[in-house]
Amino acid sequence: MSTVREATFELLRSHGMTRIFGNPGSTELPMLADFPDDFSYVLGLQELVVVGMADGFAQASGRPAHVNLHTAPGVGNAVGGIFNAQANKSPLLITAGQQVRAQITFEANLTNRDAILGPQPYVKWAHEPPRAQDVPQAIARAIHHASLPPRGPAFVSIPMDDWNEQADEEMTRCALARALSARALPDPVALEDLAGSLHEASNPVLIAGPDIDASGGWDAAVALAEKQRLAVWATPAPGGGRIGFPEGHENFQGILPPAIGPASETLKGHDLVLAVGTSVFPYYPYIPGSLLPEGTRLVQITNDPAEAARAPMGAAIVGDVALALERLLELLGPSERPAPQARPLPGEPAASEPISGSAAMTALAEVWPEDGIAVVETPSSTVALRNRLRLSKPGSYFFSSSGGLGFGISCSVGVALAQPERPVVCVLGEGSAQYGITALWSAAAYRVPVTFLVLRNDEYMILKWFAELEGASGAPGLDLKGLDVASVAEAYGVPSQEVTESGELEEALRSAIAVQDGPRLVQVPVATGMWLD
Ligand SMILES: Cc1ncc(C[n+]2csc(CCOP(=O)(O)OP(=O)(O)O)c2C)c(N)n1
Repeated sequence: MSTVREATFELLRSHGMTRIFGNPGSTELPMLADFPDDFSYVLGLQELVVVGMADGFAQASGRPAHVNLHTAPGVGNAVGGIFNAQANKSPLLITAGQQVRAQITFEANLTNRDAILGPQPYVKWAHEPPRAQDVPQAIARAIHHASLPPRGPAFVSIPMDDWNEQADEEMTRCALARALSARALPDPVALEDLAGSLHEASNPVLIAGPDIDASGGWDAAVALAEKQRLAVWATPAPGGGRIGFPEGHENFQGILPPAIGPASETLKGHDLVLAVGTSVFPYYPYIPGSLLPEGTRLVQITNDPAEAARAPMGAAIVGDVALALERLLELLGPSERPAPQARPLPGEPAASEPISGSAAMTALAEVWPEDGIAVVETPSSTVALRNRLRLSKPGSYFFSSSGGLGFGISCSVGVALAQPERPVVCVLGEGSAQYGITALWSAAAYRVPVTFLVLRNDEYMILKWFAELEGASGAPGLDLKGLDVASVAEAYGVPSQEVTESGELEEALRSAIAVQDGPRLVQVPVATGMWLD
C-alpha cells in the first residue's frame, strides 16, 4: 500500500518530471516532506518567477514542468506568470496547497476559497479532487491537459492532509500505465488544396510563427521556403515568443509590422499568405486598415482550434504544424518562381553618448556564441536585437508572447537549466527586470550560467513611444531615475559591472559569456529612443 504522496511522486517520475519549481508554505510542507533523492527542487523567491522559470524550462526542454505554489496568496502572485505561460503554450502542471479538508468549509486561515477560480481563465483545466485518493489521478489528468495541443498550464489544488492518506492502488496503477499521443495530421484534403494553391500562386509568402519551432517544424519550414521560393516574414514581434525561421536566411525579409494597416501594406503584391504556427496576427497597437491587400488570400496552419476560430480573416487548417509542413513538402515540387531578394545587412549604428540600443545589440552580435540562446525582455531594443543577431538556429529565442513583464530573468534561468550545453544571454530593459528581479537569486544560488545584459535608459521608453502614438501626452510614471540593476544584482549574489562604450561592452560580454559556473550581469547606459534597426 502506498500513500498519496508516494503514488504522486511515482507518477511524476514516470513522466520524467523529477524537478519541482516552487515557493513553499506551510500548506505545501506535507507534500515536500521526505523529499525523494532523485527529485530536485528549484526555489524561486516569489511565485511569478517560479512560474517563469518553469515556463522557460518547459519550452526549452519540450517537456511538461511542475510548479508548486502556496495556496491562495501564492497562486495570486503567480497569475501574471500563468497568463504568460498560456500565451507561450508552455506545458505546466501547477499544484497548490490548500487547508486541511476539515477546515475548508468554515474557511480557516489560508483556505484557498473557490480554489479553482483563482488561476482562471489562464489555465486549460483547474480542479480540486473530491477525495484524497483522487489526487494522483487528478495530477495525471493535469499533466495530460498541459501536454495536449495547444499546450498550456493546468492546475490542481490539494488539501494538505491528503498526502498521507492511502492511495487507490488500482487507479494509480492504471494512471501510471497511460500514454497519450496527439500529433494530429491536419485534414489531408485541405493540405492537398493548399499545395495546389501554393503551386499556382504567383507570389506566395510565408509568415513564420513560434509554433514552427515548438513543434519541431524548423527544418521543414526552411525546406518548404527554399523549394517553393517563398519570401518569409516573422509573425509580429509582440506575439513572436519564439522565432520560426532562420533570420539570417536569404529568404527572410524581416518582422511583420504589428498593426493591421501596416501589416497589410507590407503584404501587398503577394497573392497567397501562408501563416504557419501563429495567431493571425498578434497585432498591437491598433492602426486600422484593410486586413489583407485586395485580392490576397490567407491560409493559417495552427495547432490551436481557438487560434483558428478567432482569426479575423482567411482560411485555417488545424493540426500539428510540423506534420503539416512535412506533408506540404511531399506534395510540392520545386518552384520556378524567382527567388526572393535577400534583405540588406544593417549598417553601422551611429555613434552617440550614451550608446544607442542598436549599438549595444551590435556589440552583442559581435560576441554572439555559436549556439547562443537569447531570452529577450528589452522593449525598446527588441527589433534591433532581432535585426542584428539574426538568430538562425532552432530553440534560440524566447520572449513573452503575452507582453506580460517579469518573464525574462526567470525564463532564462529555466532555459539554462534545460539546455546546460548552450550559452544563454538574457537581454533586459532595467524597468522590465524589476518585475522578476528575485530570479537573480535563483540564478546565483543554483549557479546557472546566464549572462544578463541590462540596457539602462532611466525610463519606460516604449511607453513614451506609445503615448505619442496614442496622442496621450502628459502621462505620469514613465521615468526611472536612479535605478541601478547592477547594484541590486550584486546583492542577490550575481557578480555585476556597468560599462559605457561599445568596445568595453563587447569585452565585458565576451568574458561574461565564457563563465561556466554561475551568472554574470553587465549593465550599459543607453540613449533614449526606439531602436528599430
Ligand atoms: C506586468 C506588466 N506590467 C506593466 C506592463 C507595461 N509595460 C510595458 S513595457 C513597460 C516598460 C518597460 O521598460 P524597460 O524595461 O525599461 O524598457 P524600455 O521601454 O525602456 O526599453 C511597461 C511598464 C507590462 N507589459 N507588464
